[in-house]
Amino acid sequence: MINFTPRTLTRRRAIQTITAVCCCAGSAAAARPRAVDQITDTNATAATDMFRFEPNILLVSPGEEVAFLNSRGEHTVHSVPQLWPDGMPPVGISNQNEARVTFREEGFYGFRCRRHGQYGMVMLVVAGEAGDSKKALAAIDQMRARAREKQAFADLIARYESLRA
Ligand SMILES: [Cu+2]
Repeated sequence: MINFTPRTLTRRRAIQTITAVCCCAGSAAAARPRAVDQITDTNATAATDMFRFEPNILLVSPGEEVAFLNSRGEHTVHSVPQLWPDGMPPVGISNQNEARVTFREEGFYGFRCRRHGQYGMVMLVVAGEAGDSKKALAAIDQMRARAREKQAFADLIARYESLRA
């Protein structure tokens, strides 16, 4: 005869609870992922706001999937090699209403629009503990890009630091 001690029961209950949590997490993951839109705003007063990602900074959990919307016409979503975790394949999205990217590795993920990156149309995804912001800023400094684009990335790193503080 099996003797259920209180300890065993507690453990069984704990396992059931964990299973329930896993089920909830599963259905949440199956729900619509968070989205990043690409905007052309001809009413924008600042030149840098005319073409933009919205939001332009997103904090995600490692393994989270994000939907990129409206990579149409002149807008694209391209990964920035200097601001990209090792081992993650590059991303290039164009002419798609929606494309999804899964952020498996922790770290900083820089994106730019090929057409408007030079005007500051860039965005930053940070997965988990990103690591060293100073290193990221040094990498941005090495980018072969216009000053406005570099500044836009540096501003996003600063925003990330203030969000984390
Ligand atoms: Cu664009």
